[in-house]
Formats: sequence, structure tokens, C-alpha cells
Amino acid sequence: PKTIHVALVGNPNAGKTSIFNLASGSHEHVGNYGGVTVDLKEGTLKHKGYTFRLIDLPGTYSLSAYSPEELYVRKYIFEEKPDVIINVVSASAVERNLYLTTELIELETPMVVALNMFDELEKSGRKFDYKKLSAMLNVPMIPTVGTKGVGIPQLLEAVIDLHQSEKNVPRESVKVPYGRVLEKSIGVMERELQEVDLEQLHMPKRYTCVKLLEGDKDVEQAIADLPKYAGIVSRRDKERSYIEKLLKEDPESAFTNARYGFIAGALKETLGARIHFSLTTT
Ligand code: GDP
Ligand code: K
Ligand code: MG
Repeated sequence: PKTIHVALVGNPNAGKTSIFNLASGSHEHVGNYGGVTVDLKEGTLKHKGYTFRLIDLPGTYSLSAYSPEELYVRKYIFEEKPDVIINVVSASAVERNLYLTTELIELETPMVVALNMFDELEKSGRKFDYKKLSAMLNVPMIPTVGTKGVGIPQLLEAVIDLHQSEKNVPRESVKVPYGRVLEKSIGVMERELQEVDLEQLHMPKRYTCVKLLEGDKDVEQAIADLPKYAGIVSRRDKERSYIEKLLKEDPESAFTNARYGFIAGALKETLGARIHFSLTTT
């Protein structure tokens, strides 16, 4: 049976549930993370001979370890291993929404972006060369209007195409560039983790190094049983002080700012300015 397991991930109010609701026979259930319940929906949909098993994950602004929703999304992706992530992005608030996208890229799960609220973007009159952005990030991007079903067949077809091509040639994810200082520390941590079997922990290496350097307690906990744990943590602590000394900001902010810088650069080349209408009475 040709089933594709797809997780919908995105900021609150990006339109995940609207896209999800196009799936028939959906049923709601509740997920649990560390005793905290999170909103979760699951449903199936058939398209072009494929059965899509769709999961509507809770809305999140980032993949840090601050909220049960964020932790749940991470855990779901690593443990349930969806074949493809649909990252639902609000095209009318793309600057803010793409922050999560830069984090999702590091999970190394095949991903398609639904540029939802595309009607709102068109109404605003801003020009958006999303095809160029899609090429820059090496992530397929499909304009959608979740409330009207516009772009949904194209979105599902992009998922099928990606799923097919991933089986043949897994794509190399784009690396979010963090700048010289942070990249040096990531390199040090990657060497530190060289012989560690992260496959077993379901965590990609670069993601693990970035999160450790950010001071992520959940990822630190996930590697706590490794024989090399103490050495890894002490090396991590050294790298964190090195970052702080050179960049004069705490490592977590340094990573956050680098992500926003990367997005700003990519959008500068692809997204036109907001148009301000001024009504003048003379
Ligand atoms: P979620 O929080 O990501 O699940 O977002 P929802 O699906 O609940 O959508 C949030 C709000 O945006 C709702 O009022 C939807 O009706 C509306 N909405 C969803 N998709 C679109 C779209 O493409 N265009 C417009 N204009 N509104 C949308
Ligand atoms: K909502
Ligand atoms: Mg929702």
C-alpha cells in the first residue's frame, strides 16, 4: 500500500488546520508530553493513488525547548519519523514564519513548504519570488489558500514527488550558515560526536551540535547515557564561553540572530517591500 505519513508543522494561525480539514474522515485526539496535553489531529486522505496519513501537530514558533508544544513537535518528528513534513507558512507574515523553517531544515526530514495565505500576500501587492527562495533553501514551495483549497492538489503532488525522489537520491539539506565563530564551534562538537551513534537517538548530527551549543537541556538529557557524555558536555561548555567571549552575546541569542540574519538576507533578494498607501487631502 502506498501510504505517505505527513506531519503538518507551522506557527499558530498559519492555516495548518484549514489545510488538514480538507482531509476527510479526520478524527481528533490528544497527545501527551511530560504530563502536559497538546492538541493533535490525525486523518487520512487519498490522492493520485496514494493514501496520506496526515497529522496536524500543535502550532509552534520555534523548536527550542521552552514549551510542551515545541518539545512535542521535536519528539514526534524524531520518534514517529514522518516521511514528509509540510511546513505551513503564512505568506503574509513570511519574515516571522520562516524562523521555524530554518530550524525544521536541520531535522533533515524531507520537507515541502505550503505558502499559505497567498491571497493575503497578493492583496498586499508585495512581489514575492518564492521560486527563487525555494531554490535558495532547496525546499519545494507551493502557494496555497487553505480556506478555499487553492493549491492543495499541487501541494500533495509536491509531497509525492519529494517522497519518490528521496527514496532514490536523498537530498543534501541546505545548511543554515551561522557565521565563522558559531560554525567553528559546530565543527568542534561534530568531531566530539564523531563516534557517537546518533541514529539510535534519531537525531541528526548538526542539529544535535547546534542544540547542545544553544544550551538545550532536552537534547543534553537525550545524550546523558552516552559513555562520552561528560567529555561532550565539558567541551560544549568551553565552546559556549568561547562564543560568548568573541561575539559578546549568549550563544542562544547568537544562533537566533544568525537564523534571522539568514532569513533577512534571503528575503532581501526575493520579497518586495510592503506598499504603503497614503491618502492625502489637499
Ligand atoms: P492553524 O492555527 O495553523 O491551525 O490555523 P487555522 O487553520 O486555524 O487558520 C487560522 C485562521 O486563518 C482561520 O481563521 C482560517 O480561516 C484562516 N485561514 C487559513 N488559511 C487561510 C488562507 O489561505 N487565506 C486566508 N485569507 N485565511 C486563511
Ligand atoms: K488557530
Ligand atoms: Mg490548528
